[in-house]
Amino acid sequence: MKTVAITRAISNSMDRCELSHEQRQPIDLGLAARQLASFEQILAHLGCEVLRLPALDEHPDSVFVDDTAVVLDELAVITRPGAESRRGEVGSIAEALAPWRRLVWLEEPCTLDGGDVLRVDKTLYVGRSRRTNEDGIRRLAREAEPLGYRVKPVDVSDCLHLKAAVGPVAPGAVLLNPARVDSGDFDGLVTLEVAPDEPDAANTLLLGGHILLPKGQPKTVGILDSLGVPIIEVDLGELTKAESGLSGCVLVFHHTGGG
Ligand code: CIR
Repeated sequence: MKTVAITRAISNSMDRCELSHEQRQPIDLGLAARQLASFEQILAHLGCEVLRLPALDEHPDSVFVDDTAVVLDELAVITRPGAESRRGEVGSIAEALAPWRRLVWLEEPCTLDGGDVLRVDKTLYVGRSRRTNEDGIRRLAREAEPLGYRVKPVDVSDCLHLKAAVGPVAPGAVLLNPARVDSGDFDGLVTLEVAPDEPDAANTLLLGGHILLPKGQPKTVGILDSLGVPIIEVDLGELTKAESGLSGCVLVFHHTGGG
């Protein structure tokens, strides 16, 4: 079985990205590109086959590929992103995913960003956010539930997406920020909390037996040590100026055949 990690080169118009909670700051595109390349090296080192798509310069936020699709084992849902400026990103993601998965497209009035979908085993936790509406959640459920997935809507506050509030840290365990999500929504899972002064630490990935955590969260690293899972701190600091997290920059999925 191979693990594929789709990324995308940074748009040269990233300075015009969408911002909801952050103040606009100049973005050093060279530094952002170097940080993305280091992240891709980490993904490769963890056994992923990294597939980097060419930049879409007319789409400032297109490096954040995770928002454009939800890749399940059986199919890929091509999203209709909540921000209008991002809707033109999905065509090229669909092309990239077509060799690997049957595609299903979300249509108006649905909106859904992949950053609002956290999969844990066969449960899809879906954030109700400014980007993801009830139609989008219902449509995802209509595709996923017959395949054996449970779709659980979760209220999110004070951040862009669900995965800015909660992320996986071990099989059956998540790390969350209790100011952004209610731990009661994650029934049956072990829940750990970020250090109160490290609000963005929960944007994790769990890959190849490692926790990938945004760099610069030392207290949360201390909290996670008890799990005994090796931690890799990832520096995507320049991309956080575009209000991203680490999980936003990659679409990871497994595949058993060709492709
Ligand atoms: C946006 O507002 O859409 C982008 N500036 C940031 C998207 C980040 N997405 C993610 O982490 N899944």
